[in-house]
Amino acid sequence: MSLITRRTVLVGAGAGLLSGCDKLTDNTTFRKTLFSANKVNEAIQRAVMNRNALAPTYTPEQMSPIFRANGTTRPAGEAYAAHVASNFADWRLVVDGLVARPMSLSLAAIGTMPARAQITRHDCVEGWSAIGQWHGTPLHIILDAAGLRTNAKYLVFHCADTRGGRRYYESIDLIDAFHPQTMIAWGLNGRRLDVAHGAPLRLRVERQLGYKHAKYVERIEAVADLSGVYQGGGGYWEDVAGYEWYAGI
Ligand SMILES: Nc1nc2c(c(=O)[nH]1)N[C@H]1C(S)=C(S)[C@@H](COP(=O)(O)O)O[C@H]1N2
Ligand SMILES: [Mo]
Repeated sequence: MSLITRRTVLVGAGAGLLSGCDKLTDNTTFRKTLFSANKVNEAIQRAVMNRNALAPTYTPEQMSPIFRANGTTRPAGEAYAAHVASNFADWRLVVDGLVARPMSLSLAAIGTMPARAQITRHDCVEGWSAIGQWHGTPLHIILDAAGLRTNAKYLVFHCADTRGGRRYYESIDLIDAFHPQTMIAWGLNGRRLDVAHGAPLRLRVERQLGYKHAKYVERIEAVADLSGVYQGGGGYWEDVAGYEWYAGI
């Protein structure tokens, strides 16, 4: 069963095009090919795959010597620059929306929570991958502390960066939110997360493609539906370019 993955179909449909070029997503034919494969596969995947299954993990020897950074690599503006200058001492992760106990967590508070580490492969829709070790706080621990209300169905991750005037954001459902490998990461390869990779906090949602892994997360909002959130697509790239909301791999 595990052979029938999105990746199998994706590679079958687009292998010749996946050359790692940044501009591939500008190519409409490429994206149409990719996403029609994704659509078929999403149906297969929903039918046969266990969404709670773990993403593959790797050994330290398999880690990529260089982990590429992509998308925003440094949010613009004075506010973020001030956070960098103070080493994120005043950064807060707000958890609100449909929760019993809204929270505003400092990095120090997050640092007292149980942590995990995992070596996983990041797969970008543009055709590159990198294996790295992520350190972070399992998202379910933060959600349990906040106490999700029974009508909460999705989590929205609001980011500190904008692209072309639109805020970057992403969203996931509760299956991925409570998946044991889903975490709010604050470390990569044994170091504090650097600015290029999303400092100080970013989402890791290991069963999905790279664009779902929101960097520079400053707010997690629990909602009942996504239609009223930004443009309603559930994510920046979903709104802007029609990327699939569920980007399972
Ligand atoms: N806030 C924010 N998160 C983001 C992006 C972005 O531009 N802004 N780009 C996404 C994409 S397309 C990818 S592939 C990964 C890249 O993560 P990396 O820079 O750590 O490699 O971040 C994702 N998360
Ligand atoms: Mo990506």
